Amino acid sequence: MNWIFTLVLLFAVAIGYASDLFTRYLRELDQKGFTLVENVWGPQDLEQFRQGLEQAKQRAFALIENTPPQQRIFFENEQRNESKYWRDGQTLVMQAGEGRFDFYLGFESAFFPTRQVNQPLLNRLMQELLGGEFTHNAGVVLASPGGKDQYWHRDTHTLSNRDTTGAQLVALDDFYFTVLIPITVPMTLENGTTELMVGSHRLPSLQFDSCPKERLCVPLGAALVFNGKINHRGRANLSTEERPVLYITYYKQWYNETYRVGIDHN
Ligand SMILES: O=C(O)CCC(=O)C(=O)O
Repeated sequence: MNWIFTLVLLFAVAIGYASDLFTRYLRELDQKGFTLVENVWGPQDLEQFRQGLEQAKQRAFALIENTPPQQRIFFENEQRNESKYWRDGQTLVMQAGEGRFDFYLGFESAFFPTRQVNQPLLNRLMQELLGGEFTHNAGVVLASPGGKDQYWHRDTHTLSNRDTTGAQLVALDDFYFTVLIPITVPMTLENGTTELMVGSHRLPSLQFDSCPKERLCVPLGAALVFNGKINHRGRANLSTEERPVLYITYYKQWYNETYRVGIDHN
């Protein structure tokens, strides 16, 4: 009888722990704008992602080699940014700072062939955050060794015709979350793990000076989840290895993720 009691007790403790963690993720996402979710991917998932990465790299670098780059000029947080991109039909690769590529459109099926992300915790988290009627895209940010600090940016459009401070954006319900997933090497201070302005998902850029900055190390198997409104950047990769991260962006169905400011969509 004793062992049944012990089992029930252990089960209850595990459920309580999981529910405390879930509450912490939601609280951190609300207050700081980001959270670290550990133990979401197992060795099989990581192996599948690595195979996807090889496929995605082949396609992306073939596109870069065979297509002339186009210039991308855009304003965000009242700053002018200049970059480039390569496009072929529905496939789009962007330069995301010096030594950093974003395999942005047309790469999801390399990682999720059925277009389903079978991760119950992430699905539950997104359901809670976005309240249903959401969808996702997946791509890769590849930071080369020697790559430089990225420009600060939010992951969403500012949803204004002229103002680039994000004042209107931050007044809206949350509608977009990014999940960054290291797949070959953990994200470390040395290889440039993402830097985030704490609380900037609730602020226009005029108030960014008040935000502390934070960087989290993300082990393999974990995910860094953040609000797409948060101001952030990848840091320089000072290691000798490339640092790819798979990303999944979850957003409300009314949002047009295929549009990116500064890109000719015609
Ligand atoms: O490379 C990183 O750590 C973050 C990259 C990123 O935020 C982006 O390109 O949107």
